[in-house]
Amino acid sequence: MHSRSASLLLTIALLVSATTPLSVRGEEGECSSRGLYEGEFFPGVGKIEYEGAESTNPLSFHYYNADEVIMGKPMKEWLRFSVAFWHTMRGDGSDPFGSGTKLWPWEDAGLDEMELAYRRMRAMFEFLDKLGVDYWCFHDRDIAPELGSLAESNAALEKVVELAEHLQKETGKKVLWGTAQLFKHPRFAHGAATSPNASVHAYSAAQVKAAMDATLRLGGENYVFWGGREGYHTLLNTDLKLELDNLASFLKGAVAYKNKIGFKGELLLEPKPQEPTKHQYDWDVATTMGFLHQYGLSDEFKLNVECNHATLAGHSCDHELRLASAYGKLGNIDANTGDAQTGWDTDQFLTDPKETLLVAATILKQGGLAPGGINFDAKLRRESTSLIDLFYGHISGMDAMARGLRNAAKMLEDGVLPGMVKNRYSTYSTGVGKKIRDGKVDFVELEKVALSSPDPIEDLPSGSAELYEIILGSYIR
Ligand SMILES: *[C@@H]1O[C@H](CO)[C@@H](O)[C@H](O)[C@H]1NC(C)=O
Ligand SMILES: [Mn+2]
Repeated sequence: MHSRSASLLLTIALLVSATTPLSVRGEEGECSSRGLYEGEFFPGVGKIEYEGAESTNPLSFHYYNADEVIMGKPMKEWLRFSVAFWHTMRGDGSDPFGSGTKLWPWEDAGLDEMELAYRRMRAMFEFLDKLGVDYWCFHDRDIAPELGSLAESNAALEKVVELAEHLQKETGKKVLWGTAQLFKHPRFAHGAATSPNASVHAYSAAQVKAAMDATLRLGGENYVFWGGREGYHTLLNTDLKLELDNLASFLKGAVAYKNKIGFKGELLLEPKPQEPTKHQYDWDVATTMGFLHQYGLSDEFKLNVECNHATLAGHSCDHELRLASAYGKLGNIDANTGDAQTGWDTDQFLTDPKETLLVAATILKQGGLAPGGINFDAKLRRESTSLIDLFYGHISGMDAMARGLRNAAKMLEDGVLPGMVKNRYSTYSTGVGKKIRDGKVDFVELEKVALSSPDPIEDLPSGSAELYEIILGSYIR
């Protein structure tokens, strides 16, 4: 039997066994009954519990123990996990070469678009509850359908947000961030804010305005801009300067609207070098910082760094996180990874213990990510077609980050590796080095120092990268 029919049988078996009715608490009019389902979407899965590293149960946490205190804070506060609605609820397994493979119980071709949207939202909250994750992230067009006109789409979004608000009140779950999907519809083929057609720029602004309203209403702690189509395929037809000016104008409009409606969350830009465009304007952390600085926007935005985008830009995730953090701009992490043998953004769950150690070290060193967090912008492989794989995927990602956090805390608390780095720069603590740091020395004085000292080559210490690797490796537990 091939896997698709096996998965179909499993899905049917799960559906048949779904007999426990979902209770309808807190009657608040019509909205509380939207999308009601005849049972659980994930029957047979209970709350995922911490069982420790020795457990052989794959539906348990081996490292993530939400309330365990690490370096003064519970793990859940350091990590602030979030599930991404688009991948987890809407990811159907399609890729550029093939159609969807997944048959999730909340998808039902017989239902109308709104009823489907409500059901997906209920499935999301059941998933969050069972997984023990407090936050979720959304795109406007993934939680609610695009209808015949902008006004109808806005009204649909409001109705779905009303249900989400109701479910949040029932469960205590929260929005980490919201965003607008300005890349899927053909109207955004030439860009959204950077479209050569001003009507598209206006449409994009209207969509962001509604998505910011929705994020505010749901108490979202951040709002993200990912400019998937804000770039070009050929410079021959592109006025690069005008497009950058228009992008800045758009972002200034978003800042003004944020202030107008009293949204207190952070605004975040999410760098990515390319895909779907050949060149995306917010290429990487350094490019995005330069853009923000150029347009006087650096006080208004922080960054959402995605690990898979970092590697597409030719950097390590560690590099992008460290640079963003060094600028005081690391606002959120999209925890995922690519594949060294696949050239595109595969959005896999990040499970490498060395990488999560490095990611966690930056989080610990900057004292946390709040109001940002760690969003699982990660999806199942196309051939992972069992419902339970959604749990395996998120558990693997949460556990890997928790393991990284434990290991990074041990590494920082021991102080061996940080001490070696500190020592490497010790000449800047006294004498001329201190003066350099304090900006109290000019080239004339530096020349005097150089002329009167031995040539540094006589006593230049080794970088000992290999020793650092051994020490880092000793913390991967
Ligand atoms: C711009 O878009 C509007 C709205 O779709 C359309 O009516 C107009 O013809 C377009 N203009 C150009 C120059 O592309
Ligand atoms: Mn990605």
